[in-house]
Amino acid sequence: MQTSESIHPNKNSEDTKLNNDWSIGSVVSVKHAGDNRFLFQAENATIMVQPVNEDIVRVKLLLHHAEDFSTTIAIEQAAFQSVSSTLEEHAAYYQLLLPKLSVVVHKATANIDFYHADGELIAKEEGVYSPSRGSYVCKKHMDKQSHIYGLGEKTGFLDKKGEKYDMWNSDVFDPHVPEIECLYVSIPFLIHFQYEKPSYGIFLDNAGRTSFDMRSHSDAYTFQVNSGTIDYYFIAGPALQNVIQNYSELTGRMELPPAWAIGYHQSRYSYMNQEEVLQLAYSFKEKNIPCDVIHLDIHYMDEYRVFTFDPIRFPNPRQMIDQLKELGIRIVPIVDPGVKKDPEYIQYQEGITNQYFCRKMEGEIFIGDVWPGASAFPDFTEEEVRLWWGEQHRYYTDLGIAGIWNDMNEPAVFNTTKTMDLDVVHRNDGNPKTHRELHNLYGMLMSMATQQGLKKHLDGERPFVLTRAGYAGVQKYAATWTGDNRSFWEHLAMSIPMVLNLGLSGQPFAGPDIGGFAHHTTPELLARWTQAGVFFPYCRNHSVLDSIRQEPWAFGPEIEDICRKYIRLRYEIMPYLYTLFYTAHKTGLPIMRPLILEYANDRNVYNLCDQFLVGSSLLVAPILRPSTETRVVYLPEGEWIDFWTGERHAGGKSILAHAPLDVLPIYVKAGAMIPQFKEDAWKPTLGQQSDVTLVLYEGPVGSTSSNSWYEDDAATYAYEQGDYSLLETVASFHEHSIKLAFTYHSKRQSVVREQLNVAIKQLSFLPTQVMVRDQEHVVALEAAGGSWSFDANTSELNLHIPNTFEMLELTIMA
Ligand code: MIG
Repeated sequence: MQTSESIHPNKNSEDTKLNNDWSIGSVVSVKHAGDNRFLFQAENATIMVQPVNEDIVRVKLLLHHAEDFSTTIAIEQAAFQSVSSTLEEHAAYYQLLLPKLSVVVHKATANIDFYHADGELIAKEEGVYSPSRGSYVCKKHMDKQSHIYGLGEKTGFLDKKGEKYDMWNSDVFDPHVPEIECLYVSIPFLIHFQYEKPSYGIFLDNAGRTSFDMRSHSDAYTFQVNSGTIDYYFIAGPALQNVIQNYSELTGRMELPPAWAIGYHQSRYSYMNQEEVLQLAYSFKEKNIPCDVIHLDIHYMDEYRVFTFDPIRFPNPRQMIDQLKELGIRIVPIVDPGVKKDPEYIQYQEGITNQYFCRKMEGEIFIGDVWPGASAFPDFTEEEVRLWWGEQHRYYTDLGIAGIWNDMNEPAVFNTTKTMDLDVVHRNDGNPKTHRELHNLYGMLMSMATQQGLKKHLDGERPFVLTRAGYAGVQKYAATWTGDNRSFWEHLAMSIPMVLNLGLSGQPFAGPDIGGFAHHTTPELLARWTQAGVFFPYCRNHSVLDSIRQEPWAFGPEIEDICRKYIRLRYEIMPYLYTLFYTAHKTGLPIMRPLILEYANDRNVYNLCDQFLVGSSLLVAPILRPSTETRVVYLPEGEWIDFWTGERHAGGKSILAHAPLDVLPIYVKAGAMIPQFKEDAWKPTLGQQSDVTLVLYEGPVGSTSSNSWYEDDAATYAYEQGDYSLLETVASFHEHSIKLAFTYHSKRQSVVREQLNVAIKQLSFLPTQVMVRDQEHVVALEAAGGSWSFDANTSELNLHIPNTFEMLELTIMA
């Protein structure tokens, strides 16, 4: 007998095909709505074009002509400014003229092209269509001259052309393999670099599953949404730096971290008890290896209940933390989102009573299995829940803890989908949406809650949050580590492009587990990984349960010496690193940079990612294979100085570097000035008046270079009130003389350094006089209260300059 089910319309193939033919249709009218929104009404949908500021234009596909203009929480609403605009109608297209850009909307196809105001084409669209019900694709032109960067945390090489990725925060067992399409962090931000043409970015603001395909079409890339709608921001360059700066204005920039957060971190899954932790800390001190942080993994908790300590393993956390404090070492405990389902546990009780946990539309609470067993998950999309979660952190801050490690916050759940049920409905501050639509936001919102809570309790002290999951804008709240890599040489190599692209995607503060997390490291791998790792913005050694130990001394004195040498080197250049953190905070530019960012016209560097820059002055070329003592290093244009030997190399070519196990090839750009700590303390510390020397590397005759040095207390928010020093130094190099012009753009009032130390290594001439000009008068440095000395053996010149000026000119003469 035929039932009505047997004639269900889905059984009719003609009917299901319909959707594949969906397109926007042609534009029939345009309406200028409030807030500078231009609504281009097409046959099957409306496209909203909204200038955000002079460099950014938002495009949103409004389906069913529904006028939902909302953004995700990732967008900084302050980025929206008023922009003057004129709309012109032509026979075949509309043209929206903005101060720096123009947007062309074709009437027949509704395709949108972006031009520079002077008429140069920047981005050409090839269509918006729907491949299947509920998903929409936008296709844009690329060609032979195109290279694709960004896209957040992905495996593979630097250039993403030829790849295809999904954005869906995932905890996977074998994550760092070339074919993996999604990892823990999703940043749907693509940078299209075009040789000799302007670069631009596309930020697709959709927190559900999205896909970026740079593979399937030879002359186009596509981005696709699988829930919600296409809502993207076209971000103009023209240089890569401009794209990144503009993107970071849209999604926010990192705060300055406390000094200790950019020191060396030691972790293990898990340091099992109080004695082990203290022993570890004393070992660092005894062995003269600086360390700022020890992480506590899940075993510190009482049956994995967050906001508890295990009473047997850690009977007296306060005492332990106080003892560590005397050493200057901090604790960062792990906090996962799952709250143990336990009616006698306060956080579970409060979450239930106040309806803080994620639930289905029908009212049932989503319970998932994680470490504590059955657990509930706070709905971080609600501000009230974030406040509550933040409040719970008083438990940690009362113990003297200022840093938290967020793990499993994709969220990871031990079930077949590996995450929360997609039909959970997040309350989302009055704009309810399913987990399917908001999945990628969960982890970031947890870190946001954590950071804001810590800030509240820390009374002006800067917190530190480390997160595994994140979305665009995560940089505002937390640093990220790249999750469960393995002790493979391949993963050491892969960590470079991964962290470089995170940096290009707005997240400057990132790094891998040094030594590798899973599997077993080897002495040689630990040495090479530590050498490279100390130059990553985030620097933590971490390893899994039951793996071979990988603390810096785990393999005897030779490897220990190498680890010590490089961890100490990180601390020596801390003033330089910190200046780069300041740059990232101010501009969004990454700390660790691919060469393409600085040498965009050099065809050799488009996919170069086995070496990298730290800022623009240091080039680091790690050894990435076992039993290898030489490697090719590409030096871009300019002159480069071997950090260890002082040997000078002309750039624009490759050289062969000799690198026995204790040598990491490092090159300094000639003309650079690297502020460094010059003292032997176990752990020189930012903000504490440690002795800093500005080390200048002489540039080629006729060249000029500009460098800066940023300094503040590295502990509080006093910098926001202007309590910081920013010194700019312009150096010009001549035959037998060097001129240095110092300018303080801001000078700390609270603490005053009495003198400025400058060192010039391997000066090319014999100095006879050093003159200073303070406003009108030119006098010898000695007469101005300073001094200088020259070591004829090393050719090093040392200058001590009274630090009483705002502006000063100094000349070193033969
Ligand atoms: O693997 O908390 O990525 O760093 O040590 C299970 C235990 C859960 C995953 C993290 C890892 C951490 C581990 N966690």
